[in-house]
Amino acid sequence: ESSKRVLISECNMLIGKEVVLKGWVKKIRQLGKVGFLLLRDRTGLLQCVLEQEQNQVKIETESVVQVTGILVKTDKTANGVELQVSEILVLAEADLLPFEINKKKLNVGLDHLLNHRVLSLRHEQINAIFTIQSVFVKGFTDFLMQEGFTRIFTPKIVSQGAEGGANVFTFNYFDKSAYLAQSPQFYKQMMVGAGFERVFEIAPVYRAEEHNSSRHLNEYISLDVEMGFIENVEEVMEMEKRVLQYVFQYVKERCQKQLDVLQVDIPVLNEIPKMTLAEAQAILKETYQKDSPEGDLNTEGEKCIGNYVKDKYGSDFVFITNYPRATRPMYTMPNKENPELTDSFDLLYKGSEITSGGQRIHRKGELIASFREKGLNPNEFKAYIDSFAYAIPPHGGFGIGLERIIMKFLNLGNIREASAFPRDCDRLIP
Ligand code: ATP
Ligand code: AMO
Repeated sequence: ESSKRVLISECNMLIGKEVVLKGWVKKIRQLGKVGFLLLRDRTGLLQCVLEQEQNQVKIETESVVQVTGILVKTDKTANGVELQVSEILVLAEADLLPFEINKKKLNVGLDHLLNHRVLSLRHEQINAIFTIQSVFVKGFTDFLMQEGFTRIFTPKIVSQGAEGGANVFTFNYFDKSAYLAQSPQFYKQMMVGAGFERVFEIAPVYRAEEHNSSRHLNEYISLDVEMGFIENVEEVMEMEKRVLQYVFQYVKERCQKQLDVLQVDIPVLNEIPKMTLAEAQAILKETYQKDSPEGDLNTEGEKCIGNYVKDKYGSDFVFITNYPRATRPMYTMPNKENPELTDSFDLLYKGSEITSGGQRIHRKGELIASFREKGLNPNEFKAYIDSFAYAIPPHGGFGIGLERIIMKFLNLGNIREASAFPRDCDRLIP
């Protein structure tokens, strides 16, 4: 007799055996003298039948229990098995719950769910989001490593913002002032130059966004890719398309159960249409009578272009290319034919930006000139700029906001739903 814990997913292979199971009490109900306890562990649900002796103690739902008993065959449960309990131990008792977690459809506001995150994450539909996120990141990692990319880890305490703009968090670093990294941009380029050629990073980044929105967080996970020895920015877009194709298929093959729970259908990702920013703006003007801001698309413009490509090409995705220099960061490669433009792109998914990317300036002199043109002092970025003195090949890359893409992938209404513990302007706990 072993008291080793058995998982619920293993139970239908162990009919007739005495086993020990551990998990949470999803539900408990009395039917005359018999009690039915629905046990949940990370692998599924199991009905446990309590005869009279075990049926005396009152157990709150969501308590953690250990149950011992014999597994028997039944046609009354979905997995064809139930446990005849001989002993039940409460390992940790739950308090009275702040809301009912065991309804199929939760009718609870997002704030309340986030305030009680450990509890809300136990719900099947919420759990599914993070199970899928985990597999999504594994697919991303596997594909890139197959393609010769090295996974890197770079500092989040930095001396300069890499993306410009005002949205940096500043803090005291002993006797210096430091920033939380807005992106690993400089460091991923430096690692290409360090000889790795192809690198990726999956790590948190920080943006001091001043307003709450449904698609911005103050801390998010950035999926960053950078590749050397490219001929042009097209190769970078091709790599992003291929990694997304792979990841979508990877998740579809491994997470059908979770996708069903969320009622999400993942279509095959084919070609991704491309249009220049100028073309997109012309479409907005002609088809939607909308003016967009100089050199960018606003939220509404992204939505319209998303609808346009869905109607015209049946695609959820579209690459928008050739942003002007004025609206792209200082490291972006100018376009050869039209130096007012850049070899850069955004990727829109279901009408929302999920990626920025592009080719980078790889020669030191041009980089210094670009910093100056943006009104930035190259001396303040010396460590980054100096690394180009040792020769860095032509290169480019992209960054995907993980919560942003998961939100779109799973049709969630708010980016906070795609973060286990989101940080927004008001929220610092849990
Ligand atoms: P990034 O700024 O990193 O490129 P983004 O998705 O925020 O990512 P932007 O081009 O800055 O892209 O913004 C796109 C749209 O989102 C713009 O219309 C802008 O007004 C709006 N927006 C940007 N930042 C915020 C924010 N913090 N809160 C609300 N809306 C925002
Ligand atoms: P960018 O600043 O456009 O580019 O950011 C890349 C992607 O990150 C996501 N994102 C966010 N997600 C959640 N909350 C936020 N506040 C937020 N801000 C941005 C978006 C966006 O498309 N270094 C470049 C990338 C590159 O060129 O390699 C960069 O950081 O999905």
